[in-house]
Amino acid sequence: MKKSLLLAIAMTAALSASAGNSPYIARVYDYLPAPGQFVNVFPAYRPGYTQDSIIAQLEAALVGKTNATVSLGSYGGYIVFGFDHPVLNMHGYDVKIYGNAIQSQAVPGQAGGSCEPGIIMVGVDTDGDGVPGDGDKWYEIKGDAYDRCQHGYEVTYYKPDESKPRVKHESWNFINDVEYIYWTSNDQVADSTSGYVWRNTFHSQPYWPLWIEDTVMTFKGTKLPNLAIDMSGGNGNNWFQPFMGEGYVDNLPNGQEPGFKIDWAIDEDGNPVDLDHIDFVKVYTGQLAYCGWLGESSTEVGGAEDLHPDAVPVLAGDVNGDGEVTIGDVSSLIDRLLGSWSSPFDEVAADVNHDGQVTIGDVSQMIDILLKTK
Ligand SMILES: [Ca+2]
Ligand SMILES: [Ca+2]
Ligand SMILES: [Ca+2]
Ligand SMILES: [Ca+2]
Repeated sequence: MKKSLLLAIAMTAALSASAGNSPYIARVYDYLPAPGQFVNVFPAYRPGYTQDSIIAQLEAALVGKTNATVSLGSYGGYIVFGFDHPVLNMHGYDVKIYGNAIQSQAVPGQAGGSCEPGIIMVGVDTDGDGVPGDGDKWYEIKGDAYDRCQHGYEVTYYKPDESKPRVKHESWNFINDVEYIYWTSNDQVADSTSGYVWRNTFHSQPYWPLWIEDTVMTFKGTKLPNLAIDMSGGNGNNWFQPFMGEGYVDNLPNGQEPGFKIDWAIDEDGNPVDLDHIDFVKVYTGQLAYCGWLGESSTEVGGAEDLHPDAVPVLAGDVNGDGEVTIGDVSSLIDRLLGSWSSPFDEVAADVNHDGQVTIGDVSQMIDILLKTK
């Protein structure tokens, strides 16, 4: 009696320890903001802080919640985080990343307001060491604006001499922004391949991350177009930042943001990749844009959420759910397409080619799977 009671208690403990993944960020692996007006503020820098103390502060703000404001600064600034489990690709919206975008009606018929889109990358722990590193594979999430982007973009920022007198921006009459952090780039589209992250009058702290000893920082990646509209007619004090489309961060108000699909991942050549899960997520500011008194366009990250934390892996092709893919699944799928199958049928497993529908295309892909596994 006593023995079986102990056994029951032990089993309950084991079950509760393994049940329930956290849907929210569990680890912050890396963070490097590009220069910007909120750098050294969100997260806050204090003398003596190192990269480790900044990461600890980020984890306190982001782990287990979605209401933080971590600024990535100007183009390229990034954060890398992960969950307490691999995020499975369920072929719908998989992960939602929170930001601080605001919607406005300033331009009739155009979605936007305060959109500062960041690019998403997803990582797989290829070398299995539990942390992101050189041995792992990374893929960009292809957003709606992909074809309007510059790929292979590169920008370099130069640490400023904080005591140097600054030149005011000539044309912005109502604001007193001054030249501050110089940058150069390999831009193929913009008028100029050099410019400044400007200093505005609202933020007087240094904009260069003070725990970083480097005096030059280079960021590479995909650059989104700058769509910001100066609604003040050149004075720089009223801006509209249009919505960039799906597949970005800090681009829609949190209540409207659906998240992204792992199915949108592409390789460096832009080809879709078929990932059954991801282990890491990286977000970086996708624009190099300066919007007068709003400052530089800087992606903010408030947290992230696995939209199906307790999902179990779906075996593609196992439409009858018996744990293996056999010719029986093919005939069930054909019966289903002919309208004569009524037994339990797994629609997700049946969409073998991940195009969002169950068609004859899935039958031929299933036959391919069967031939390969023979
Ligand atoms: Ca790794
Ligand atoms: Ca923002
Ligand atoms: Ca089966
Ligand atoms: Ca399909």
